[in-house]
Amino acid sequence: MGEERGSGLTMRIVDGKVIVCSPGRNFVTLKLTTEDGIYGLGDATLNGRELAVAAYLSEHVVPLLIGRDARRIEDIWQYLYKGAYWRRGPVTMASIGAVDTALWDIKGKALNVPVYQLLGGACRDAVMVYGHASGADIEETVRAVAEYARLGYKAIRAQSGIPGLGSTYGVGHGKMYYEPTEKDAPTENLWSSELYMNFVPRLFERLRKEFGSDLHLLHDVHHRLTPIEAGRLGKELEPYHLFWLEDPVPAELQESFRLIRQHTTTPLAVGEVFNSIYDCQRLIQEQLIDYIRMAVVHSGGISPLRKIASLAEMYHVRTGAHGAVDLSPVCLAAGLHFDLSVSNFGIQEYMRHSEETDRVFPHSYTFAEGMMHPGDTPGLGVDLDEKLAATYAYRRAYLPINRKLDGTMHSW
Ligand code: EZ4
Ligand code: CO
Repeated sequence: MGEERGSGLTMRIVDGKVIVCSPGRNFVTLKLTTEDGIYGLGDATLNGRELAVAAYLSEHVVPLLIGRDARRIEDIWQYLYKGAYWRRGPVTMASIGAVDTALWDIKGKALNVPVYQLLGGACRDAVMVYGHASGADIEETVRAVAEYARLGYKAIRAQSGIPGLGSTYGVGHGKMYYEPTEKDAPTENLWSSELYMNFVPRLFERLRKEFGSDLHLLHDVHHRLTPIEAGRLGKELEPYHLFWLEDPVPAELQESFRLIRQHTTTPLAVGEVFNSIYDCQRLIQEQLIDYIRMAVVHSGGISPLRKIASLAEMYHVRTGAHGAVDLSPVCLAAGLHFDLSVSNFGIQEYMRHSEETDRVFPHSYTFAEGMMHPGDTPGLGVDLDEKLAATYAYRRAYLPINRKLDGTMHSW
């Protein structure tokens, strides 16, 4: 197991530690250490279901890693994916994703290069990111977009509260830091697709009037429409040429995107809840989407995400990785190395982490003029201050529930 012929060297994994902390919000991090004292980090955060992944790792995965050669990244990935018997699923794939990420971090540190150099080197100087502007109403959202534009963002996602609905998921009320979960028990939001569809084109009409045609504008539907509704919304948004319309429908049924595609040229993005290439293979091969949004942690790591990007490259689909606050700085860094190195990169989501989070995860990635760069520190360029992390205890938190006005459960 793990001895390489010829080299006579090994780099055995001697320790695997699962660190759960909550600097402002919950994060699960895997720390793998090798016999020569090098360690690597991997994000294993599954928002609202964190401890399931922590237990999967500490109870079932870490014992399998001890003594294994950390240099064999692909073989270890295959061993954990095929060896589990129970393939795929968000808990399994976030766990495998953490191992894969930590091993790339270790390899970069061992070879003294940033991870993107191991992935073929930079395809671009820096990575375009988009920020989250939102407000309770159109006016507040316009002000939030203006604030992001002032900070240099070239691409901005705009979400607004909807007149007639009390609270709406994805709306952070004009704050620069937005947290999607609620502590202890989930909030329940009320939803009306009719009110929403009537409102959103007015929001973007206003934003284009205010900001002109050059700023990239994005919008997230959070899986809340049916395909024909999404077709209508996409068509009505065409005059405002969005960069993308995200998660228009729940995507378990990949062929539902055919119907949306028949009706609109608004570019479509999906994938933040996917966890394997089989979740998006039809979407990509039939060219039903424009951007695949899978992130390193939930797709099973840097290794499988690169394969997904290669498939997408053949079909004119670009990457647009999920990067909300629940993806830790370790995942963001891994994502930036990936983004820099794949030729069909499109955009990277960047929701700023809180100052508490940033202090617990010191990092070398930087933001300037709407672009990010992972930095040139060997490995991923992110650390974890374990002492400080230990002062932020885990507290159960949930993503909200969405119900229609008559009480029926709706999608997010
Ligand atoms: O709902 O990260 O595009 N970003 C989003 C996020 C996700 C959360 C889920 O954990 O849709 O706000
Ligand atoms: Co989203």
